[in-house]
Amino acid sequence: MPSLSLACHSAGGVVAFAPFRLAGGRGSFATVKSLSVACIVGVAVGAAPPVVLRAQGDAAAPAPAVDPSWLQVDTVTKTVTFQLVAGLTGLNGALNFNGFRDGGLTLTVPLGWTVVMHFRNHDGMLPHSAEIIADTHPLPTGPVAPVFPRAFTLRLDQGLISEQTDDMRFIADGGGSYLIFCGVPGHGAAGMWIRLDVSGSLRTPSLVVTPAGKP
Ligand SMILES: [Cu+2]
Repeated sequence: MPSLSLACHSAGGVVAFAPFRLAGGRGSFATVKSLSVACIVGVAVGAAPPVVLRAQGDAAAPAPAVDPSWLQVDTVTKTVTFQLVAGLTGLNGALNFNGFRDGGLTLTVPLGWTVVMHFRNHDGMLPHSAEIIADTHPLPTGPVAPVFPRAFTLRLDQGLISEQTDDMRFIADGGGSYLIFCGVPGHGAAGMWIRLDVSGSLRTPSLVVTPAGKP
């Protein structure tokens, strides 16, 4: 069952990340990103090979459901943490985030909150990445400038390989509708995107299933 697998690996990833983050602090962009590389190596070396439980095609994929553990909310620091999993299921040839494609899942965040996305590529076959982009049509065919500083994962273009992780952390300081988009050429346009809404009127983050379709 994918959600059990997610919880297990996520917990391991967080533990492995902590020492790097504490030691490195929040320096320049370059420093943060290079530390992330170190984290990935550490996780890859230290973690046991993942057990991939995945449906083989759309027909066999389980019905999409929101796992409450994907979202953690800290109302004191106004920080929302989201477990963003590329290729969680076999849906759309694994071109999905958390088992959703074409905007079928929407993360809503209050304006001004800090957003942390723990990205992990669960796909055993393809590399993936993620960035926050404008809600545009037609969809980009590859990486574009993110709408918030640092709102992208390492190797946007090439993607991160199976079970690699990276964190993106940014302040949602502009209200509106955005896409959480895979930057690997062709993936986003093929449906590998979900939604991020930044709302000036809501006080609590939420993660809900939304109608899938073109932006
Ligand atoms: Cu992708």
